[in-house]
Parts: sequence; C-alpha cells; structure tokens
Amino acid sequence: QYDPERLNIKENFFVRSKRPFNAETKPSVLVSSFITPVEQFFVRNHMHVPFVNINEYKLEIGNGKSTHSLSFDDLTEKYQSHTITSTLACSGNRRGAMNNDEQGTIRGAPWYVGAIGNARWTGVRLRDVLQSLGLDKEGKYVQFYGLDCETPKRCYGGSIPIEKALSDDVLIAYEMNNESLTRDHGYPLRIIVPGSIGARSVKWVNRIVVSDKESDSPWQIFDYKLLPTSVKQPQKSDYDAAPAIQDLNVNSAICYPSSTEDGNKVKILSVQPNHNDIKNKKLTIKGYALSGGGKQIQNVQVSLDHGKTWLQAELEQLAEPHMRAWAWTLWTYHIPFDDLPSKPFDIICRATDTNANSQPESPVGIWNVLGHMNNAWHKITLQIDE
Ligand code: MTE
Ligand code: MO
Repeated sequence: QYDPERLNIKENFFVRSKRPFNAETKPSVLVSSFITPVEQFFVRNHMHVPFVNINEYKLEIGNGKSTHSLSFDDLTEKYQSHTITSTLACSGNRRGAMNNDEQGTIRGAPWYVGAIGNARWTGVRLRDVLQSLGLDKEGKYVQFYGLDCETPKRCYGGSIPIEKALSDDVLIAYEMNNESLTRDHGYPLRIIVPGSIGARSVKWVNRIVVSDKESDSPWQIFDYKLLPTSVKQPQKSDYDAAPAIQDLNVNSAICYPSSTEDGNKVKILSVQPNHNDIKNKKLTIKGYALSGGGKQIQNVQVSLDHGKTWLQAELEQLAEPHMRAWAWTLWTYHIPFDDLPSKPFDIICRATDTNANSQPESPVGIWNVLGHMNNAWHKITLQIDE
C-alpha cells in the first residue's frame, strides 16, 4: 500500500503526522477563499490510503440479510446527482488549545484551527439509493465502512441515525469542487454527512449497512465520543455511557493575521499591516465561523478588551434553506489604527448561531480527555510592528 504523491505540503499545511498522513490547513490559507481548493483541504487519515481499481470496485449495500452490489457506474448513472456546499470539520479541530497541565494531557493530534475546510460536494443522495433498494423502511442506523483496514475485519467505519441518513443532503459523493475525489479525500466514493463531525463522512466507502445497531467500529464506539470532564483514564464503561458525537457545535476562529508557525506555539504574533490597511488606517482581521446540524451563523463578534465589549464583524455566507446551512461563514473586522494599543494586545472572537448557541469563554469547563469539540472563544495576541 502506498500513499499518493502530495504537492505544496509545506506551503499549505501544518503536518501533524506523515504516515498516516494528517495535515491541517494554515489559517491564512483557510480564509483566502470561501471554497477551499482541494490541494489546500485538510487531510485526516487513520491508516494508509487504499488504492482502488475502479473496474473492480463495488459498493455493497444491505441490511445484514440481503446485499446489493453496485459498480461505480451503476451508482453515478442510475441516480440523480445532487450538489451541496458543506464544511467538513474534524471534532478534534482546536484540540491543541485544550491541552493544559492542570487538567491533563489530551489524546490525539493537537490540531490548531485548521482541521476544517469548505467544499462543493457532488454525489447521489443516500436516501435515493436506500429507497430504490427498499432499505428505507427499517433500521435505526446506517453504517458506513471504508477500504482502509487495520485487519481484514477492522476497517474504518461509522454510523449515523436513520433519520439523518434519509434527509435531503446526505451524499454518497464522487466529486469535490467539481472534480473526481482525490485519493486522500476518498476516491472513488465517500459519504458526506453535512452538519456532523468529519468522522462520520466515511472515505473510500465500500459497504453500507442499514441496521438496528450503530457501527461496531472502534471509531464509532470509542474514539469519537465526548467523555465527561471527570474522566481522565477512560474505561469501557465510560465509553458505553457516552453517545457517539453526531452534530458539530457552534465555533469560530481568527485566521488572519496569523503566523506561518504552528499556531499552538505562537505566544505573541508580530504583524506588519499590509498596504491596503496602511492606506485605510485599519487593521483587517479575518476568520471563519460555523455551527452544526444545519444551523446558520447569526453573528460573529470581536473583543479587544477580554470580552467586556464586543464589535460586530461583517459576514460572508450563503443564503441557505432553514436548518440546511451546511457551509461555513467567513467574517472580517477592521480595527482602526487609532484603537490599536502599542503593546501586545488580545483579539478574541466568538460566534452565535440562529438558535442562540454561543461559545464558552474558556476550554477549561469543556475539557475532555479525547479533546473533542473545543469551541472556546478563540484568542490571538498581537504586536503591531511599526
Ligand atoms: N474515512 C475513512 N475511511 N478513514 C478515515 O481515516 N477519517 C475521518 C473521515 N472519514 C477517515 C474517514 C475523519 S476523523 C475526518 S475529520 C474526515 O474523514 C476528514 O476528511 P478529509 O481527510 O477529506 O478532510
Ligand atoms: Mo476527524
């Protein structure tokens, strides 16, 4: 098994591990376009990248009793195509900021703010396929399995509730930004579960099972669970008691200005305002915001005084149907030079979604040993270079 060749890695990513390949997009790259180009899109692989011969590839869909087998062409030719713009975010995004000496070391890659991207996904609706095979009237969950396996019986997998599986926008996707999926992003087919954590959007999918049970893959029953703050050494009973994470939570981050160094390690960021900013006598701040389960972002606010007063950022977002806002919001705020202190100062951002969910001030109260779902206010400390 060999991984694909990857170009411009240093330019676009902070690499967290080479094999399996795990790389997050640098913050300034993230906010340079509303749609994240494929070569700049973060990669989260648990194992090697499977090599697929498209002529031999089959997608098996069943319920444990009977199984249908579809070729790539069967799937793409028989069903109507459907495109959505959806953010894909890892539940471990921003995990790095949850690590602290008092509460304990967190397991998993110490992502900064870049285990996230926003793309156009084209595929067929999972609902259409399940309906056409008569599999839409049974089961409580739909399980997905990929071609990346630790042992023949232990392949990457995950499951989602049947209600979500039958909803409008869950895809068996074959294109990302109007091109065939690349090997890193799941060629030839991946699941896209918009509004849910990235872990459920199974890549290289070759088996779909409608069942009364959740997937028994370790990534469903252990890894992607939100354990209580009190749990420091998880036991099986802790995992059994916690539900598998599904929807994303409301979150936001400041991505520009940012360092070319790993953001977790940058204490004070020195910035030189760019030409435009000097001309306008304003410093431009940019970031992203998103929520889960299709909820839209209502506002993003920025504070220069540790949260005493808040300023409204300008939003760039899509006009999406109610509870189907799958794409992120990009935001911009301009700070007049006159308001900028000369010594280092903090900028904080926080987002609110249309259900009035907002972000907690600190990661301390939401600490969990697996480091999932950190959505604390994001802060950077800036020093302006004259
Ligand atoms: N699917 C398979 N088969 N194997 C994986 O390792 N990683 C999951 C998900 N689907 C994974 C997978 C996780 S945790 C995330 S966050 C997303 O894929 C990342 O998708 P990307 O690499 O296309 O950005
Ligand atoms: Mo993830």
